[in-house]
Amino acid sequence: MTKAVKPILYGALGGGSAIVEAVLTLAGEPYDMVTMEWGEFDQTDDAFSKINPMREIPALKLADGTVLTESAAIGLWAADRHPESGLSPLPDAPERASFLRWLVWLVASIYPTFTYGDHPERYIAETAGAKALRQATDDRRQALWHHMEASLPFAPWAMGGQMTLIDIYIAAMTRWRPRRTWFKENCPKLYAVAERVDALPALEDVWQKNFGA
Ligand SMILES: N[C@@H](CCC(=O)N[C@@H](CS)C(=O)NCC(=O)O)C(=O)O
Repeated sequence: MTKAVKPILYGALGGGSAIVEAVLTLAGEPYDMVTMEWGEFDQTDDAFSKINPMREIPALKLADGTVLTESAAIGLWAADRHPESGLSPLPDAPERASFLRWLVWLVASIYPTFTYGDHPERYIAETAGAKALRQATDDRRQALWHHMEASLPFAPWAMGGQMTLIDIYIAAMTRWRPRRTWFKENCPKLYAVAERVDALPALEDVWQKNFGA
């Protein structure tokens, strides 16, 4: 009997691949993982360039060779394959439209504040300007989180009664700048969702491996 080929997730500890690891785990989608070192894959790794020429993680190589980048695309792919996971409301569910709105908002509004803030020197060569861009993207991110805090039902999950991909993003992204203590003080509803996801036994290993807790 031939062994089924599993998708291969390319990632780095603590990065966006942690979101995908959590999603694939909850969906029950088996996968293999290639964990790369920060500073190697994103600057010099030619082998990874063949997987994702933009050298960004997460990237998921499917069994048929197709490469999926973009965490939200990967999350929706997994949710489509495992509708019973509830990670995405079904197309005719009342929460579906809002779910799509906020999922895209997370990756189109919040994630780019890291894209520009983590590597400001790519956009502004002068050191003072790069520092200012880092500060501005950090400030902007806090305003974006406040907007989300004020907009979602949080009853008890971000979108309501069902845990979805949005909750997984919140659990991972609240570990990034400005980090959990800030959320506890400034966005308690987001913080509560993050803690709720943290408490899922199925994800204990994923968070431990990626964030040390
Ligand atoms: N829109 C992408 C963003 C991915 C992204 O920014 N990944 C970061 C790590 S969390 C990365 O690979 N950074 C390396 C670099 O930009 O060189 C997604 O949602 O997957």
